[in-house]
Amino acid sequence: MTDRRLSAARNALSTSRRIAVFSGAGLSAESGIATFRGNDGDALWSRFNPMELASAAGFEENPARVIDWYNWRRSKLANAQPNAAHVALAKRPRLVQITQNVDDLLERAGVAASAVLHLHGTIGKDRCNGSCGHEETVDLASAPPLRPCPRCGAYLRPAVVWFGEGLRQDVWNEAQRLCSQLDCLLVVGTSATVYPAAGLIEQAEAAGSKIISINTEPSASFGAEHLELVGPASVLLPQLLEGL
Ligand code: BV8
Repeated sequence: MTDRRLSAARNALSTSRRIAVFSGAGLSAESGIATFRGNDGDALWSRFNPMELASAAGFEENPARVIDWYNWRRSKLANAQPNAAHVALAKRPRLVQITQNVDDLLERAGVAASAVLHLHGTIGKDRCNGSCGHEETVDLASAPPLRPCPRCGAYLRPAVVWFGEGLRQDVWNEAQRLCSQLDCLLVVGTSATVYPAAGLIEQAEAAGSKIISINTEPSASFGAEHLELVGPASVLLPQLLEGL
């Protein structure tokens, strides 16, 4: 990582007042949580079919297979720890957290649950697949198998957003409101390929926000104001945020 780029990014941050973080699976990768895409063989979508395991149709077709897969991911998360990137973010409570991640590692690092916008829901809860609105927390280390909703009898499913499902309107509206009035958006560990979430970057840039990205891979250009830092989040985030 060249110091010149890092100091330019630190300077951009130091002159910004309204700062948000838009994060993806790369933020949790160094905690041992598999990412979805990318060239390491561990990526989830290179091993599993997202339409079978992360879509309403896949759940309809084989609900037990979906629950077993999420419970396998839950067991991995139960044994994971926040990494230095999560900790660096938790030390700066004025940074707003907008995450695509369904894990709770930001909260475990000390970020207030109320300060994290989970655009794609949370794997630590199950909700009714019907319309009764029942929701319950699950124990990540021993999540139960496929079971009926205690209120209406429909199946319970992870409280995450699957492909083809809409994001929670209140969460999405708040994320858009925030990204329309930022001085700087920190884009950490995301391939920025899943919409409408990835559209927040363009929204922030169009509203005049500086964009700083942290990724182990070179990413797409996010406009003229984009400062790109290439390297692992657990190394670059603490360096970038030091003194902030
Ligand atoms: C919807 C389930 C409509 C949760 C996931 C345009 C507009 C709207 C929709 C679409 C559109 N175009 C296409 C769509 C459809 C679709 C979509 O975007 N498809 C893509 C693939 C083309 N979008 C949807 O279906 C969305 N729904 O629009 O519905 C609607 C509206 C109203 C009413 C009804 C319907 C729903 C999208 C949510 C899908 N859910 N998963 C779960 O189980 O986790 S997808 C999955 O991708 C996760 O949610 C994840 O959060 C998300 C984004 O992935 P990333 O976080 O970026 O992870 P990835 O692995 O891709 O990248 C990791 C990056 O980190 C890499 O760049 C890597 O280089 C980097 N990295 C790795 N290690 C490190 C690192 N960086 C730093 N440090 C490291 N150590």
